[in-house]
Amino acid sequence: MKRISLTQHLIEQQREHNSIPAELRLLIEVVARACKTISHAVGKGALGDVLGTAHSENIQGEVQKKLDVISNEILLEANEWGGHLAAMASEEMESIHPIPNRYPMGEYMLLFDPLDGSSNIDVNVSIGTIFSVLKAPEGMRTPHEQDFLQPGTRQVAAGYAVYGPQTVLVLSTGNGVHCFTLDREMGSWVLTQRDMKIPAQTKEYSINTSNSRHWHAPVKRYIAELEEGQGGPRGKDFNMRWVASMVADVHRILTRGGIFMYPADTREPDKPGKLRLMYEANPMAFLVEQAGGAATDGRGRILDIQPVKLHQRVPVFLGSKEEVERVTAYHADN
Ligand code: P6P
Repeated sequence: MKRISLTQHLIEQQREHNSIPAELRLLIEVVARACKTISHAVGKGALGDVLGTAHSENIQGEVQKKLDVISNEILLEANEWGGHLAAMASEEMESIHPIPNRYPMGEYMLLFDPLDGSSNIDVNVSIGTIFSVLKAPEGMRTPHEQDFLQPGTRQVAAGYAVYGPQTVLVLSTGNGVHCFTLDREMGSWVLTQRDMKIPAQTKEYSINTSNSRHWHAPVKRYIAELEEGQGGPRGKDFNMRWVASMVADVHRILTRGGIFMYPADTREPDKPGKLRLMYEANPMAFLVEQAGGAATDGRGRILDIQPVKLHQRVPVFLGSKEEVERVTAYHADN
């Protein structure tokens, strides 16, 4: 494949689809540059003062790792001055982060999980950054949390970076899903896969089976059938993968298919699963649907959910269309 930079790709997409105005292109390039900086910080590991905990907690009551805080700061500082944003929201911050008055306010709002998969940081397993882009409501002067509460169908762009054996950036602005690999010698993002597609069928599933005793009946039924393999109702054997970094599991699914699940369970009825809607489920659902897959909360399309709180959680079933449709149908039977 001819080596095309992220900038050239974005400009060509704008010419072809008129979907990436200059401010959105600036936003994407600034986020991509911030992901390079995060990749560099993550890559230092024990050689930099970046491992271990930050001795603080985030809004979710989770102990923050040093790299959670560092990554959050990198994204805030990279995006504040450009004039392309009205406000930001992050898994690591309780309330929204309006652009400081000393900078011009733009028409976009950026949401992110700055470093997803934190439990894997200290054991050198792939982690990543997830981001989602919404438009600010017309005429908005002072951003409030309410302005962020838009369904996932309103995203104008979404993507993630994976800090793994390669550092990759996967991105969609509504015209397919495209993958860039970081050329560490040049410090540039190079287009390495156009138009990623998720096969409708798969033999690979992804779920934390240590929670199986807590699952609701439709999930228990679905997983039991996969585990019965060739001799069971599915008539074929399946394989299981669970990285415990959503970005790594989703990247595998975008690359070779599969179904990823983080269901609600019986432990905390008022906590519908672990993953957050606004900056984990929605951006990943946008990408998965753009790649021909499906993404539901077990009942309906994740992208159709009307958010009520910035940090709300949602059950997630996403990936190969036929599998997501099957497990969703099992929920309807209940
Ligand atoms: P568990 C990482 O902490 C995360 O938010 C997702 O990236 C990942 O899929 C999930 O939680 C892992 O959860 O319960 O298996 O540790």
